[in-house]
Amino acid sequence: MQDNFYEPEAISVNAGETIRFKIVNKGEFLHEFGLGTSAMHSVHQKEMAKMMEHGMLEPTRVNFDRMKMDHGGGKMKMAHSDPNSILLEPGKPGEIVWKFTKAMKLEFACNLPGHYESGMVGEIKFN
Ligand SMILES: [Cu+2]
Repeated sequence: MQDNFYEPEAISVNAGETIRFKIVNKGEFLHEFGLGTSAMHSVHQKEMAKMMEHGMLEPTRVNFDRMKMDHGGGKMKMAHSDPNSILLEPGKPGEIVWKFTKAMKLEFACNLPGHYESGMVGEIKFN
């Protein structure tokens, strides 16, 4: 991940395939690698915008103290322990293991405010 794009910009998978994504944030800002449909990403973008507003997310880091103080019943927190999404601070590596059960329209995307719109989204192509 870079500011604000992915390298590669698209990946090919086979239905039934399990992939271990090894991701490194080589940018200077906080980024997400999230798997989902474009509809899921747009819902997630609203959550992320709220988390930014509430100081849980900052441009370059996750504010874990603010996360813990969340009075929303941990709902927003849980949105971020989803195994289909990982948030990485600058310089940090991480991974997601995902099984692509069937061919469908999926994207990997960063839902931090403004990033998706500026091109931080990639296509998952089924072979
Ligand atoms: Cu981003």
